[in-house]
Amino acid sequence: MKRSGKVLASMLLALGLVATMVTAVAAYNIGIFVPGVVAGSPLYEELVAGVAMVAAEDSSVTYKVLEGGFDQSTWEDAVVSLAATEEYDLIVSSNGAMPFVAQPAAEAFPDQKFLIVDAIIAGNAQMYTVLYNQVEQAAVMGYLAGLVTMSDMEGATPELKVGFIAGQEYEALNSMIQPGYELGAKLANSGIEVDFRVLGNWYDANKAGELANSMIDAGVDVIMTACGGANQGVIQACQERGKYVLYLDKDNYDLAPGVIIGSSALMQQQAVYENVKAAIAGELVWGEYKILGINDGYVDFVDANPLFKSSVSADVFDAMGVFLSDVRAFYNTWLKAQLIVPTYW
Ligand code: RBF
Repeated sequence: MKRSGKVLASMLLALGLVATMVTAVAAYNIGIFVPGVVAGSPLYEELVAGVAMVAAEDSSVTYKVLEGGFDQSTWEDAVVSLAATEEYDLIVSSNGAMPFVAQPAAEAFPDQKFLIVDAIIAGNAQMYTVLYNQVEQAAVMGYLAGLVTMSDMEGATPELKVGFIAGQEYEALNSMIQPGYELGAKLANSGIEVDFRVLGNWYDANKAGELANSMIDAGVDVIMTACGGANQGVIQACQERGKYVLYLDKDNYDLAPGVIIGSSALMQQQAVYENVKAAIAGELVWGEYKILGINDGYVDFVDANPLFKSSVSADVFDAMGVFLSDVRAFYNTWLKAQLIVPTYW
């Protein structure tokens, strides 16, 4: 009795050990470093959502979100601390600065792997990056802005001026988003002027509203906004003045129907989901990158939302339809060739 009790006890112990070992082997822990805060920043919301999708499908995957906040000088140390826990099989992050911000952490912890989206770096054997062709994304938005400023829509002024407000200056903005927007606007009409302003941060909605108002005073009737949590200030100013907003990165017409009259989208959630799964499966080739654009299905204009059709005039809707079918079909080989890949941030 005593003896069989012992046997049973040791069998249970062994089983327990095996079970622990199995979970230890199968568990896959992900640290998400958000360079900023999640709320209000479309690409960060989708970053977390993409990882959450993987975890929802696979109970052995766990994840933790660390918000780095808006003091960018603290990010490098925060990523080093995250890697120093040695708890994460993968650190996931998003924006063009992150391959460079994560460099010291990678050097200090040579086993740490990083998946960084909305970014590009080649040849770092601990990193895999995914860049979106934002020339295509912004050109489509610029074309719509051009159509709107030329239109007889209620808020359109006689001046051929369109606006763009960005959170800060960085390489992806200077090499892809701003030139793409300008390219698109000038395709609509070469006489269009782009009023481009930089907010200086990703949260100050009051200041963003002031910028929007001063642009509107100067004759701008449509503003593309890419300033994270501060987008709200641009939306409010345009709402108050009867002007229009173009929302980058995500189908967000619902935020302000009739004010947000165009949305482009990056399929960041999908890209994160797929690449995290590939990392878990051991299929990512570290040190490599990929560039995803309109004809890969990761960049597009959201014309399927009925709020697009109901927010613009019939002329604008039809002209945009023609442009979009060109861009999605043959035209994009030309547009694709306009890409200048950012090489630093
Ligand atoms: N986009 C946001 O929406 N919110 C942010 O807080 C934010 N912070 C950024 C910080 C840096 C250093 C860089 C390079 C980009 C940042 N972006 C942010 C921009 C984002 O990566 C992307 O370019 C824009 O969302 C336009 O697609």
